[in-house]
Amino acid sequence: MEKLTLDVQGMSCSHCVQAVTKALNEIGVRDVKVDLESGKVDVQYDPAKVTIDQMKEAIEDQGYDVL
Ligand SMILES: [Cu+2]
Repeated sequence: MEKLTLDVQGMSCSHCVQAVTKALNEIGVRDVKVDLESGKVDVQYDPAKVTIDQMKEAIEDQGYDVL
């Protein structure tokens, strides 16, 4: 498992946290930890199964920007 912190912009409430968490879970990312204040999203993922681009895309599909 690899660890990564994504910088996500546009999250403003617990609904946003849910949306991002769910989107990542759906592509097989576990242990998603969202810090709403900073917009930091800590994830653990299997690089053989999911790429960083896929994670970014999943978050962007929910309407948030990934730096
Ligand atoms: Cu929200």
